[in-house]
Amino acid sequence: MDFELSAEQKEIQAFTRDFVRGEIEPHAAEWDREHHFPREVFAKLAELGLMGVCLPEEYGGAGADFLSYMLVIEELSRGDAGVGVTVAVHTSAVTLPLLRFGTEEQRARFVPPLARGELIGAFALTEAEAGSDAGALRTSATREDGGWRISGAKQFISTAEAAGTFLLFARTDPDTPGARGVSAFVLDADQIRVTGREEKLGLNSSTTNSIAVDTVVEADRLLHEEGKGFHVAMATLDGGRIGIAAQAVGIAQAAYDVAREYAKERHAFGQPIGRFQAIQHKLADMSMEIDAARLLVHRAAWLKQNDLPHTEAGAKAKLFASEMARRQTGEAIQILGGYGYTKEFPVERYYRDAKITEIYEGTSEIQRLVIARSILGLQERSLAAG
Ligand code: COS
Repeated sequence: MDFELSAEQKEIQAFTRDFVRGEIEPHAAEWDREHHFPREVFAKLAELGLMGVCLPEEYGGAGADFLSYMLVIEELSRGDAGVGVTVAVHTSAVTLPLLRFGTEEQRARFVPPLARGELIGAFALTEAEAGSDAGALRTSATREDGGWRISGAKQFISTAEAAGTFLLFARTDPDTPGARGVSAFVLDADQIRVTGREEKLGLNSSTTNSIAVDTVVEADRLLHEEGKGFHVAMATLDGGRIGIAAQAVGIAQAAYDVAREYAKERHAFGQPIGRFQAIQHKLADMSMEIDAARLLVHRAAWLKQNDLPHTEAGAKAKLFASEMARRQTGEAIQILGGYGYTKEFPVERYYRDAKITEIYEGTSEIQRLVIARSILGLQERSLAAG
């Protein structure tokens, strides 16, 4: 057991933090206000190797471990959670599954441009009527001209309007309802039509799109085995959820940083409010819960990078960190009082941004279900079977 980060992990953390202080934090409020997707930042992150930090060097990545990547997501999200989620989806939900499930030819073709950050990735699973029940998806893939005709529509797709590569899930077997008839495909941006952009509560520097698809792709766009797409999706989300947990830790840390400084400076009744036990207890709880969430993230990341089972640990990290971030960003507003509710301080943005971490890549309810199945040994029992 070793709780110390390695020299390389500390270095990656420190230079990401420096980059965030210089290039992200000063603009985050404006990007939020203007709903600006900061394309320019992703080009800089690509130059630093942070669009493929945990990808092997031979595939264009920086060759660091998964925990280093979690440190990057935490630091990015501390500055701007929208930037954090764009990098998290790009890496966890697109680049890594292409590396893991692709043939050698698919890896060589699709992974390097993503790992180098020349293209951004989007993960297209969710549909209007298939959210938590992802196996109910209706986008179809039927055999045509030696390849596949893919038709349908997807909703709540992060970064679709800026993405170059899509990992998209479609039903290849119309006679098999639920998860078993689903396959995974790799599509290019010109095979996708972006049909809308959501207006959201927060995370305004990221884009969330609806898309439509009606295209014929070559047979070599099928990822992994036909009918095994749900495995790809679930295994992808097992890793992705650790990244969302790291994002939540980053948001909560940012809120805590502001609240602690405020408590030292703001005076009431003749002394700094940090001298009052009511405020001290809030800060103590924040600090403790952020620590606990971060430890859950690091444990899940360690399991993943050692190829050990991490479904349950990732779900626990995501569930605890996201609920903690929502709760503690609310407490940060409470410490700042009326100022916390205004745009003069960033804590109201952290509060709005934190909420989504309880929803995407599996709601808190789904995380509890995943944990319960794991601890009760019920993983194989399909919900659809009742
Ligand atoms: N890793 C690999 N395979 C997995 C898996 C995992 N973690 N979890 C399930 N599977 C496999 C199962 O083994 C099963 O395979 P077989 O058909 O070969 O037996 C298949 O996937 C279907 O699993 P299951 O029957 O458990 O599917 P359910 O329809 O009951 O759904 C939940 C399971 C609810 C857990 C799943 O639909 C889910 O995670 N939903 C949330 C989706 C989500 O997070 N959406 C966010 C999108 S990104 S913003």
